[in-house]
Amino acid sequence: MDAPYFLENAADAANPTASRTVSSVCCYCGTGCGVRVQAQGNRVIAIAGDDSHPSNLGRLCSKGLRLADTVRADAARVLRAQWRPGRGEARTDIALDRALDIAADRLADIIGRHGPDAVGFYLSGQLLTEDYSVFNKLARALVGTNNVDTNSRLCMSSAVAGYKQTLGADAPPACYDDLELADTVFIAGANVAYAHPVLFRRLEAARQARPHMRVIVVDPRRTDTAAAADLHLPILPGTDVALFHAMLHVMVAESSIDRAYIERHTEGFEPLERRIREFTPEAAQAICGVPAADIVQAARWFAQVPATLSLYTMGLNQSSSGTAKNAALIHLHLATGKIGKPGSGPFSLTGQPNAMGGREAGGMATLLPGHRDPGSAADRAEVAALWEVDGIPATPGLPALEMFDAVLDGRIKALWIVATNPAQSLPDQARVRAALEKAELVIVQDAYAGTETLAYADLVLPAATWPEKEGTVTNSERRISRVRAAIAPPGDARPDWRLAAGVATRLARRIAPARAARFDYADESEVFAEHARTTAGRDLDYSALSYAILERDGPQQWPYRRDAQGGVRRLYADGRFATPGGRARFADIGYTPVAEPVCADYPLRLTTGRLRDHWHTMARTALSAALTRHVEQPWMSLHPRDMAAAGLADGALAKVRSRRGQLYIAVRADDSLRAGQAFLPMHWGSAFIAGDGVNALTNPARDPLSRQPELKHCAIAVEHAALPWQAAGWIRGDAALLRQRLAPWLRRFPYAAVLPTALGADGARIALAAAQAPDIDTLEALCAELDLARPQAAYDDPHRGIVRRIALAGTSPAAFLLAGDTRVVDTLEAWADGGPPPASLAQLLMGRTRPVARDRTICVCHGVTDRAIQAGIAAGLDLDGLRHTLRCGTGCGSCGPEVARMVARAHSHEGA
Ligand SMILES: Nc1nc2c(c(=O)[nH]1)N[C@H]1C(S)=C(S)[C@@H](COP(=O)(O)OP(=O)(O)OC[C@H]3O[C@@H](n4cnc5c(=O)[nH]c(N)nc54)[C@H](O)[C@@H]3O)O[C@H]1N2
Ligand SMILES: Nc1nc2c(c(=O)[nH]1)N[C@H]1C(S)=C(S)[C@@H](COP(=O)(O)OP(=O)(O)OC[C@H]3O[C@@H](n4cnc5c(=O)[nH]c(N)nc54)[C@H](O)[C@@H]3O)O[C@H]1N2
Ligand code: SF4
Ligand SMILES: [Mo]
Repeated sequence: MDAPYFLENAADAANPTASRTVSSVCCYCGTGCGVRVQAQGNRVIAIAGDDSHPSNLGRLCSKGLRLADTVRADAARVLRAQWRPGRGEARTDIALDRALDIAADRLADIIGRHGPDAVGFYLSGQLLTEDYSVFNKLARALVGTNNVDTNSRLCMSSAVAGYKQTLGADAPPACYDDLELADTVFIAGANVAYAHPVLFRRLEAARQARPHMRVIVVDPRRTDTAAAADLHLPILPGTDVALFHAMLHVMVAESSIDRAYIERHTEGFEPLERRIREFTPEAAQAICGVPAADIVQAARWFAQVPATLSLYTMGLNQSSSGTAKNAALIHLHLATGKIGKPGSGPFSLTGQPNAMGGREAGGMATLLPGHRDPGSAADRAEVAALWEVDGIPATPGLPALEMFDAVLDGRIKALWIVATNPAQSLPDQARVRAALEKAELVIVQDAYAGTETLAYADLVLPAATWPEKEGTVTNSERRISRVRAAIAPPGDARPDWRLAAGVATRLARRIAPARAARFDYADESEVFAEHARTTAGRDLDYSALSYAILERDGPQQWPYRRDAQGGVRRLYADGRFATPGGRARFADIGYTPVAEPVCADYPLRLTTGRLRDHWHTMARTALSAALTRHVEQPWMSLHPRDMAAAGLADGALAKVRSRRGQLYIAVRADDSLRAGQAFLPMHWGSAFIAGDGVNALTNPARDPLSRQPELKHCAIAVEHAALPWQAAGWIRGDAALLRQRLAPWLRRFPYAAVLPTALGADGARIALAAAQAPDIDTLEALCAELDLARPQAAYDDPHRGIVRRIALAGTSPAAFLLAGDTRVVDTLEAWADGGPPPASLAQLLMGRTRPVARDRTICVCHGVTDRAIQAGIAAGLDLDGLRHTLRCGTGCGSCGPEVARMVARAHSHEGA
């Protein structure tokens, strides 16, 4: 890159009036889009895509574009350290120094009484590489435990294990440019349109430019990604290995494998070739539930073109056979020699923005810095030497779920949780929450208030977050970018690595005085330099890289070797792999079904995943009114046939049970699922709905190698919820603050949901349901909470549990509650959302006005609703016409696939 990458220096952050623009990276997904952050004083005033960043070339998706909405310096954040000396006591704010002292004292005490392995660190793929480095050194070199793992265990660990098993190292071999060079793109278990939208934009553009390009999608659901494909294989959850084996079977039978490549560059093909003989397309059809002819077609499109790129994510990884699924897909590339070549390769998309950096820095129990192995004495000795300590402990560290198990059986006494929200995101919440209750000391280091996990913290450490932090991240294509601070952190919040180093220096004084200096970094660049040295001579070698080079030349891919000119785009171009002998390995693996098959008691298959505009446990995305418009209420999707069988109407409340827990949620008819399947967005946790959230249901069964849990499949039962008393309310105001105010109601009703919902103005919606009407005092308290004690219009019958009230601000609602009779909720919401006001409030509250349906926002950039799009289609507009007239899909493009699907669906109904 010729032009200097850095626009203006953030050093003038002290000058409150100067506006400045800083180049950084979006803090959401592993696409790693470059962003320009414009700030003034301590406010972020604009966000734009960075067109000089090679990964996104200026594009951003709906989430990236709305980042400014999530920058807060008020009660929506964790601003101060907090401490509660005893369980049952309330936490109080304390000075940060005191909090760091308490952390060091309490950890030293626990280490003294129970040894170093009584401490566990649970970190996150959202930390910066510098954060991981310091935490990793703190855990392994100072505390002396390998109990340091991350939420990447729920995310990428099967990809890591799959790469290592076959290619010898944890390194995605392809790059984003391959999207533009592939003839076939094979997408398995990834909803790229939702989860990596900017890559999907690149794919859409590539298909326009190369009409012969074919896209195959393997996903049990007809997602927007699948709907856009040339071939969709709607396989039964968990059956991918059988499908990939059958594709290899076809390739062998049709001689479309590359025998010369296999001969020269791989080992272990013979046993696998024998094994896949039984995986005929017909046999796979019986297992996977997709037609044999489609399997043959997929195998041909994969093998019989010059270049094939595979993209895969959680549909493969989050499985009790996740490693095998990864390996079986990589086999297809090795057998056809489609790896290390332009447009070809098995490309695992990373979920979190810096899951890659965590893997590089050894921020997982099963890894050491520089892709080293904690099981190897030589690797441990190398790391000890680099860190200038006597040694790294040999006792293996515990992966995420095992760490929580160890708390339950008393081996671990202290948990330090950083930038992750396990009381929402780990499977089998009953167990997770029991562990958090049982631990002697829970330290939670977080940036946003009100997360599920904060409720369990004894000690809270206030973290700085994007865009207050400096450091580096590595994206899916091995590209390292600088994350830069545009504003100063609010309150006492500090960058994560500084909090770690602060405790480390204090802890060292207590348990190992000689090691204190080793955490005395002046700034992030020193941490990076120390980390980069650990990669020297390793497969990922970027020991030659520095902040100065990143400043001068912009983001760089690894390996980035001293002797080379810049980074390496594509790995294994010479057919030499990272195994001892240089040959890639076929793994002789069989097909293993899901851990928890459906049965008479639990007849439905539940899968979980992402929505387009929300991020995980929504700590950040729930702060943006625009992002909460696409999906405004928590729901579970069911096939219409299963809804009918359970006697559930669209929108009805259902009780969902698995062997581990239960949940009340509204159900939505969705024919993108097969009969017998259910889908729950992973986002709904107990900060937003009553109960323990979606992961009350999910199965902690895990892959034997990667230890990744099967979040994509468990068996459930669904029945009608017998909760006839229902209420719906809304109040205008700052949703983050209102959420905190309304949160206690989530624990007072069997069904409750509190979600940010903009109706005309920002606000929060509350929905409640119970078996019986609550008493009058409860109803009054609810009204008071919604500022409805003295409403402009009311039509109450509290003895029957009925309260209907509206407060006005000018001519539109400022708040309303419909309790015991929610018939007119859509009409009221449509009015609040800018629709026509009712002729008479009293008539409206009595349900005597004509019902108006609520619109759903599809395009958040231009506020285009489903109704407007349907009307456009009815008026004869095609996709281009809609874009032109309504502008939907012309902003970030995130809604493009959905609009296309609506058009296609309308046409197929016409044809029918
Ligand atoms: N909008 C948004 N984007 C995100 C995130 C977010 O929270 N929100 N999170 C980021 C993170 S950390 C991650 S890990 C990624 C995840 O990105 P993805 O993995 O693409 O997203 P998911 O929705 O979890 O799951 C993908 C698909 O797997 C399918 N699936 C379920 N079971 C199976 C199976 O057995 N086989 C196959 N082939 N498919 C199956 C599901 O139907 C689902 O459509 O997204 C990243 N990007
Ligand atoms: N059922 C089901 N469960 C799943 C999944 C699924 O598909 N289905 N997917 C799994 C996957 S792939 C993932 S990656 C996980 C994600 O699960 P989590 O990691 O638990 O989810 P997040 O909401 O991203 O949590 C990030 C936390 O970090 C805080 N935070 C933000 N920025 C900073 C910072 O700079 N410093 C600090 N210290 N804190 C910060 C946020 O406030 C938030 O509490 O969920 C997993 N759980
Ligand atoms: S695709 Fe969207 S969420 Fe992912 S990094 Fe780019 S802008 Fe951020
Ligand atoms: Mo993830």
